[in-house]
Amino acid sequence: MEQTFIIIKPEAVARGLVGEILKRFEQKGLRIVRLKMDRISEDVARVHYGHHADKPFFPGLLAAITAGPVVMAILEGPNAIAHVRNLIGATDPLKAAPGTIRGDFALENPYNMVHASDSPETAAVEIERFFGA
Ligand code: FUP
Repeated sequence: MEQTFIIIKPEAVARGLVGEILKRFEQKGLRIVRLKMDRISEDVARVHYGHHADKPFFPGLLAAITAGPVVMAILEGPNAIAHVRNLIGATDPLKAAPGTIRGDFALENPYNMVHASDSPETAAVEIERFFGA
């Protein structure tokens, strides 16, 4: 069993896609073990996206993730991290295959609808950051 962490981003919440996105994870067979709606502060966003702090798109990324409420979840299942990354699709919506969440619902960054942990290390850090120990 493995756990991963996802954020349904403000643009997806605003468009009423929370149910659709959670449905895709659930119908794959992943179990929702924690779920909450919240806002991400600018301070937390700076830490969460710290690996992009020197990129030109960083200010726009911060603005997008703090623009409104998000829905965060911990999902569990065998190889949950890789399965969720497959379901969300490539980072760039233009490269995300149709059938994936980003491929079906997003046009361009930074509005790619969903964040998901990309390794066991980041999953552990992000679960702790947003849900506590
Ligand atoms: P991912 O793990 O797929 O979310 O990808 P990254 O951690 O590389 O990117 C984090 C976020 O930065 C993306 F969700 C969208 C944004 N981004 C841009 O806006 N422009 C880029 O060129 C790359 C990423």
